[in-house]
Order: sequence, then C-alpha cells, then structure tokens
Amino acid sequence: MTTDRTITLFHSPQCRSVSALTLLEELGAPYQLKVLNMKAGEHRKAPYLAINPLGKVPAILHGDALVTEQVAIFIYLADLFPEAALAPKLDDPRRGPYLRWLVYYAACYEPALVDKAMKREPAPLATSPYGDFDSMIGTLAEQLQASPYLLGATLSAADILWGIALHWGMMFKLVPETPVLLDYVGRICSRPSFVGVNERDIALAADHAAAVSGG
Ligand SMILES: N[C@@H](CCC(=O)N[C@@H](CS)C(=O)NCC(=O)O)C(=O)O
Repeated sequence: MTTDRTITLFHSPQCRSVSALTLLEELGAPYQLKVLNMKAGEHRKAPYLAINPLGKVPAILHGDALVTEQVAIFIYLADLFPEAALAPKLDDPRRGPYLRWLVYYAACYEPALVDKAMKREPAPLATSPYGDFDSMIGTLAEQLQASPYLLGATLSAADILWGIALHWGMMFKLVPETPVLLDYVGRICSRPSFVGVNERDIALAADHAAAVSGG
C-alpha cells in the first residue's frame, strides 16, 4: 500500500458523495476532488464508467486502490486515518456495533427508503432485507434514544454517514421527524465539516446548472 494518504474523491454536489466528503473533512485527510456534473451526464460517460461501471458517486482512489460504495469507503477511510479516532480498533468492543450500524445503512435503510420513495410495498417480511420501514427506523431510533451517538458518548464515522442520510431522508419527507432523530441530525449537520461542504456544494450546484443552461 502507498504511504501517501492523499485521497481522490469523485463527487457530485448534493449527492451521496457529500457524506464521504464530510468524512474526509472530519478526518483532516489530504484530498483532491474530481467533480462530476451530473446535470451534464458526466457520470454516465466512459471516463467515469471506467471508475464505477454503475455511474454512481462516491468513489475514491487511494494509490492503486479504487473503492466504491459508501460503506466500504467509510470503513476504508476511517481506518486509514486512525489519529482522528472515528473508527474503533479491531480489539475494541465497539468495533462490532460500529460495523453493524454502517452495514445497516446500506443493507436496510437504503432499500427501505427507496421502497418508500417509490411507494412500493416491501417484500413479504421473510423476504424483505429490512423487514418493514417502521421496524427498520425504530431500531435505529431506539439506539439513539439511549445515547447521543450510535456507539455511545463519542462520535464515530458511522454517525457522519447516518446523520447526513437522515437529514436527506427528512428533506424528502421519508424519515419521520421525531425529537430523537431531529436532535441527532442537528448534532451531526451543525458540525463545521458538514456546514462547509454544504456551502461549497450550493455554489458547485449553481455552476453546474449554469453550465448546462449555457449561462
Ligand atoms: N450503492 C451506492 C449508491 C450511490 C448512489 O446512489 N449515488 C447516487 C448519488 S445521490 C448517484 O450517483 N446517482 C447517479 C445516477 O445514477 O444518476 C453507494 O452506496 O455508494
């Protein structure tokens, strides 16, 4: 593995890559952005399809290592910058719950949210990867009822992923704005890392819109 910890992040404003970018800020990681204008369809063109054949962001490059999928990126980056203490170590009893909540995001929350957005009934209970929506979100909320962060009193990379995901879910009126979840989203999304990324993204999104409208 290279000793240079500079990360290249493929990013598009106001997309799921916001979470990876916020994590890079939290980690104090050196990084460069490759910004894709999705409004111009850059994510579906050959140069980016060579990075991620699905045409989805985020993706990161670290030396020769190419990583796609938010959860894989989160695990990879938080371990690569241990000094930021956002990932419990392998022998830390919180490591298991940390991985649980990260994977719960991709394996349960994402499919549940998409089903809800599309107004689709979940598959029958025994087949659905998340059971039903209320149980899926209720399990998370119960954890957050007990402590300010998913692993207890201290922030981990899993909170960056979840806080931002719930924020988007609430914006689209898919996630219930319960006091516990609202407090949590406020706690994560008021962090300078997210506020800064959000401000830069507003400007980037405006540039992208102007570029496709010829402005
Ligand atoms: N499974 C991927 C999903 C990423 C994803 O859905 N990205 C969206 C960004 S909001 C995307 O790139 N959409 C572009 C498109 O397909 O139009 C992950 O977890 O990283």
